[in-house]
Formats: sequence, structure tokens, C-alpha cells
Amino acid sequence: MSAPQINGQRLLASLQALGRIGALPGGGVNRLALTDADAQGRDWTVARMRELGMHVEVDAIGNIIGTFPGTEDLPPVMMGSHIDTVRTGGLYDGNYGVLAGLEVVATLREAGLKTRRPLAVAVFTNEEGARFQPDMMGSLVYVGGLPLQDALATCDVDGASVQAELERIGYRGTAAVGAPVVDSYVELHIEQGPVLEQMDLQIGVVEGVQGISWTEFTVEGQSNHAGTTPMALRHDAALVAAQVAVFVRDLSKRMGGRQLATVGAVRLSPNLVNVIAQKAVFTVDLRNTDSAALVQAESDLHAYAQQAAQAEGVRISSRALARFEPVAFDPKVVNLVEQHAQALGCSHQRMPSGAGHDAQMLARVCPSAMIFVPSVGGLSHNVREHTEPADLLRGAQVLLQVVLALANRPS
Ligand code: HGY
Ligand code: MN
Ligand code: MN
Repeated sequence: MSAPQINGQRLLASLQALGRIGALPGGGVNRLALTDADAQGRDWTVARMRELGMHVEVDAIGNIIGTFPGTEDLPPVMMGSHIDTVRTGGLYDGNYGVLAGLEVVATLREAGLKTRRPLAVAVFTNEEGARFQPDMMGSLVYVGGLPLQDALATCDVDGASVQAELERIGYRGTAAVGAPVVDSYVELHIEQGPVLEQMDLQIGVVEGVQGISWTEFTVEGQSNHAGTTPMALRHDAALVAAQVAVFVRDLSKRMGGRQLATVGAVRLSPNLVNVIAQKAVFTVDLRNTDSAALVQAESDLHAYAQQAAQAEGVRISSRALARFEPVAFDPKVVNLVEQHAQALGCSHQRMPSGAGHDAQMLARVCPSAMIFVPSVGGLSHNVREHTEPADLLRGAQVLLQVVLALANRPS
């Protein structure tokens, strides 16, 4: 079966249309998981699936799975990603993988082509982990990596639970989770980093995802008057948060390699100009492609945090928000991505993913891989996130051809 061409204008228009839901005034998108904006984005995507004649199911953690029948009742070849965003998100992170999957279905349907295996497009709940942790929550529950009840009981900083929010937006489905039957999974995504652009390459053949470690620290000191409390008598929670932020930057420099470290969220209380902070709650995101190095970084972090707290005379506690080992994708599917990128004349190279993705969870239950396209300026999780239309179309065409090969292979 020679591959039909995806309809680039339709794909770009769908990205703009979904991007108008939760649009921020100055550009970018805010569709935090399970908010009203996420619900509207879900409704829009379900309506699009139904327009394409897809069977739509919502499972117990709110994952939306659209299925386009094949000529044989076999496990589906799945595409997809997420449509929830961070608070300052862009048009493409996650949305591109879902909408390109729907574009593949639309193109095959228009051409009157049916694949041997059914095609599925998944919208996984709360991939970002920005409101509810861990990230990739929906796909982790989907593959049986996180008990459904634990996920449903997870609360955001305001005490709203995943269960209550799923029910409030009408997406607490009934389809079972935990033991999916999926033939294979291919996720198309923007790189979200600078590599492809710096090397002037069109396609990333993604071989795996680096390890991720998220920790939340709570430091409790003593609030006091900023003007009357001698420095030697302070028990300043904000100081320890700042010291840890500097430490993890130095740690990543000292470790070198691919060690990454980020203090992304800091909440001080009472958070007032003339009051020494009584409490600091902050997060540390550590990542590395090397499992042992990541363990070492975690150990160094916790040792330092304890020592800094002791020196300042404050209490410190911590809890893990997410912890995923590095994941290697299926070599056969990775090879397919490389072959089709090559066949389409795309410049390409093999690379790891710096960001976490639903594909790393699907890899637990079926052969999975990813396709990257360049991010302008390497920007993502930023309202200025952008990928050139030609790159968006190229990636979708590679996705179509890889999925055709998987869905029509004899065994
Ligand atoms: O944090 C991540 O890597 C992903 O964006 N959830
Ligand atoms: Mn993403
Ligand atoms: Mn993201």
C-alpha cells in the first residue's frame, strides 16, 4: 500500500483550533489537567474523533481512546499523547501527537484505506504532572504502573482530588485500566530542546527517555521580624530553599554528563517582605540518562538538604512526587522510524528524550517508540513554543508511514 499524503492545512488548522481553547492573552495555552479548559479541549477532541467515525472510550482515569477499525479484529496500533498543558504551555507539546494521530486516521479514511490492525489515538490524562503528581499519571495507570485508587486520591495544592475533578468535568469513565491490549505505540512529539535545531536536522529518532526524580521538600523554621531579629538568631526556611537551589546547580556542574537539576516551584509562607519565612515548600527535578548517576545525585541532594537544615536550625521533610527509571524503546520500532525518515529524505539522527512522555509508560506493555521534530530555539513549557509548519507536516508523514507499516505487517 503506497502511503497517502497527510493534509497539512487540516493538521495546522486543528492545532490552531485546539490552541484557542485555554488560550492565554499574550499567546500560549493554559489547560492544566482536569480544569474547565482541559474539559473543553477533551470535548473538542472527542467530537473530532466522532467526526472521523472512531469508536470513543473513556477509561477510569479519564484517558480517552479513539479507535478506527481495521480489516481484522487484532490489537490496535496506537498513536497519541496528551492535551493537558503546563500553566504557560504552547500549541504543540502533546497536542501535536494527538492531532497528528487524528490526521493519519482522516487521511487513510479519505483515501478509503483500511489497515489490517485497527488504529487507536489516545489522549492520556495529566501527562504534565503540573497540577497533580506524578507526571504521565494517566498512561501510568493505563499500563498498571500506578493503582487507580492512588491516582484518584491524589490532590492538588488546593486539596482538589483527581477523582472529584474527573467527576466534575464528566470524564471519570468506566473502561478498565491496568492491562491494556495494544499491538504497538508510536508517539510524535516536539523535541522541546535545542538538539535538532542546532544540528539542522528534521527528524529525531528517539531511542528512549532519561530517568526522572521529583522530590518535594518542606522546611519549617521560625517567622520573625525582618528588622529586629539578629542574623545569628534566625531560623529562615527561605534560606535553606535558596541554598538547595544553588547546591543542585553546582551538583549538575560537578557531575557533568547529562545530569540536570531544577528547582521549579517554591512556596514561602507567610511570603511577606518584612517577615522571615516560617515555611518553604519547594520541588527538585533531577534527570539523567544514567540510572546510577541519578541515584548518586539523589543521595547527594538529600545529604546536603539535611545538613543545610541542621545548620539553620530548621526542620526538613521530603516526599517523592515522581520517580521513573530511564527507558529504552523497542529497537524494531525505532528502526522503523529511522527507515521511514530515511525513505522520506528527512535528515535525522538517533537521540534520547530529555522530557518525560506517555511513550515511556506504553513501553512497559508493548513495543513503543517516538518521533521528534525540531523546537524553535529549543523552547517548550513556554508560551513562545514553536515548530515550523514544514517540520510539523514532515513529522506527521513519518508517523503515518511508520503506523501503516506496523498496522499492515503480516505477523
Ligand atoms: O516533565 C516532563 O518531562 C513532561 O513534560 N511531563
Ligand atoms: Mn509532552
Ligand atoms: Mn510537557
